[in-house]
Amino acid sequence: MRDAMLSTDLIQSHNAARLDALRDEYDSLGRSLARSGVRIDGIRDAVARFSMALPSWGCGTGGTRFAKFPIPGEPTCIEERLEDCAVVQQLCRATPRVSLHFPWDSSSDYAGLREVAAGLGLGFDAVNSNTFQDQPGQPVSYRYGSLSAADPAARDLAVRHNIDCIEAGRRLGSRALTVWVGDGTNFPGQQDLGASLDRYLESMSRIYAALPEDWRLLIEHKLYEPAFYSTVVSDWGTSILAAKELGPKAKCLVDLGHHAPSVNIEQIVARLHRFGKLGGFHFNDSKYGDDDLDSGSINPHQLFLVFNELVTAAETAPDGFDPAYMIDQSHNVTDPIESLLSSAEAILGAYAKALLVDREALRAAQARNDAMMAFQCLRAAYRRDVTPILAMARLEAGGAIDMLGVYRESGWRRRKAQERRPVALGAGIV
Ligand code: RM4
Ligand code: MN
Ligand code: MN
Repeated sequence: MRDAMLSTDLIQSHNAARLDALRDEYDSLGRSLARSGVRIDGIRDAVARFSMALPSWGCGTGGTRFAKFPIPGEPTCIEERLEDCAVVQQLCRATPRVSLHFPWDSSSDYAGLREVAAGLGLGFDAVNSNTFQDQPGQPVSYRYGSLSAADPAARDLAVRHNIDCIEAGRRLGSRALTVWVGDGTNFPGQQDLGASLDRYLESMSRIYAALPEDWRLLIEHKLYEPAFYSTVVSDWGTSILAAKELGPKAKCLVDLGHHAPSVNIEQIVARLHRFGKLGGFHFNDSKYGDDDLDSGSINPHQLFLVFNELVTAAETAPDGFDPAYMIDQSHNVTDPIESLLSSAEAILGAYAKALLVDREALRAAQARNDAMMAFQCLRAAYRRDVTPILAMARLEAGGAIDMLGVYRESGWRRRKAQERRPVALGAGIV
């Protein structure tokens, strides 16, 4: 399978030409950090331990409601999506797992798929169910809802699909099911707001009952879209109440684009953690709504503040802290591999900066109500350029110092354009 990826010689020769400059920048940053009592190698090692999953559906150019503009060489099936994920992982070394979405990634042989992935150096993260669109030949429609539908046959079908996802996930080695439903209404009065939530909870409890012992059920909320008047699981409040009602294996998943504009997401993170219900993340960025823009491209400071809470949470977690991290983006104008590389870098950068926060000084400033010095603790960390730390962590793990440079030079997409069949035009994500 090795030749399905990029040439290691190319990566190594690219790195060799950049090594001296990187060492110089890393050492200089190391001296500067040491003056603040921080060991740069410790930060580099923590960064090297951090990993996030790639969304299989993020390997294709995204579709909007209006159109999609495929690029030559984009993947057309799960095996090809895995190949592209392997390239991302080969270069950045922080994305060793893939999150599959069913039925988009359906296969008749999950054990075989697991082997293919392992051959590419990949494993599998949470599996995702899809009851937000109908499939060809489906006996009942999700037009008026799925897990919360008034029609019991639609609910049964949606529950069954989620249980099938768990079964596929078990064969793949996944340990979590993420459930996002688009259920909701477009008109006041269209549905009873209380009863639809009750139906959702009842369906979710049937899915919960089918979870293997060591699995988590991740509940993903979203404010609106496709429902524009009311959404059944619209916010973190609904999500945490549902998770509490369902039981300890149910946790909340925060997608950064799924909140009302200007909501304080880092505070939501802290709240969910406080009640032991922070289960996972979908990283992306947003300007207006669920825009699925590249992580850190619009509001990198928010990403840093979210990571600041995550680092605090990891320090205070009584029984370990292990949320499922995933990138969830839609790439409309870039090569998806490049966007995923750039986002992985932005996410790791936010994490590295959060690790640089002088937490002792921060707590002392908070205790004496010194707002300015507390803020400066965050600011000092945020101001740092941590790129040499990220590049050094990548290099030592066998990745590329200049990820986009290697990728462009490799001609991967051009090669794939010869081998892969063209993607059909149309709308939709995959
Ligand atoms: C949703 C949500 C889910 C993702 C789908 C494709 O808005 O973010 O996580 O599975 O999009
Ligand atoms: Mn999401
Ligand atoms: Mn979304």
